[in-house]
Amino acid sequence: MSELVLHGYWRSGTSYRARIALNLKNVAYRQVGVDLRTGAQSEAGFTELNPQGLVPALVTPEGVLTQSPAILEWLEEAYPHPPLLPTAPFARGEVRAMCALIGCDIHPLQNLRVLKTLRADYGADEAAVQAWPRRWITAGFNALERLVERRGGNYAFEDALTLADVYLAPQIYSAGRFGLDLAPWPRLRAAAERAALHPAFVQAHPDTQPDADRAS
Ligand SMILES: N[C@@H](CCC(=O)N[C@@H](CS)C(=O)NCC(=O)O)C(=O)O
Repeated sequence: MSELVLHGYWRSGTSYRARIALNLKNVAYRQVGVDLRTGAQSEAGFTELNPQGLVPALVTPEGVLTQSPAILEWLEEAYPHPPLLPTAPFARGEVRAMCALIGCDIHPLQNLRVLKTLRADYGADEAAVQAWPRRWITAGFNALERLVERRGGNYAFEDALTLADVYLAPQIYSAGRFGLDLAPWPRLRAAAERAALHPAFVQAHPDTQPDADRAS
């Protein structure tokens, strides 16, 4: 298979998810930075890849895949080893539920376009704009902490890395960016800290990406 190209942004949580999974699957890929600060995601060069104007987009020999959950599920099916979902159907559902908690019920609410809209169209001041993502991350993490208490082990789900860890690491990173202290969620913090030691997670970290701008 020829090279995959991941169009993403170093600090984007959804791009971070895709990088972790590509690394875990040991799949070669090249990265192209889409600078969300300058609005490159809305320019024609990128919207041809993803008409939604959101990163990531993964260019494959079969075409372009958008939506990080679809990218992760495709990777799981196209590159089954190592597996990132358990074998038993119910356990797979449990992991997917953890992923959806983050991917559907936390991340979309803290997205750049949502925060920009709060500022521009709803008159929210900066304090309110910053409080908004913290409010939704807190609600999601409170629930996820209980799920991990029930089903976690060394990692978010039992004792092997799964897609739940692939979603959790970027969300923990975002929580830090929004100034949240992780003390109320010791199980999430422990699972994320353990996953962070894996080379696939180290190499996917925003700070080490080619387009990283640590001054910003
Ligand atoms: N559901 C999509 C969400 C993608 C998404 O929201 N990407 C963010 C970065 S994490 C983005 O491109 N934001 C640009 C913007 O809000 O203008 C996915 O999981 O891929």
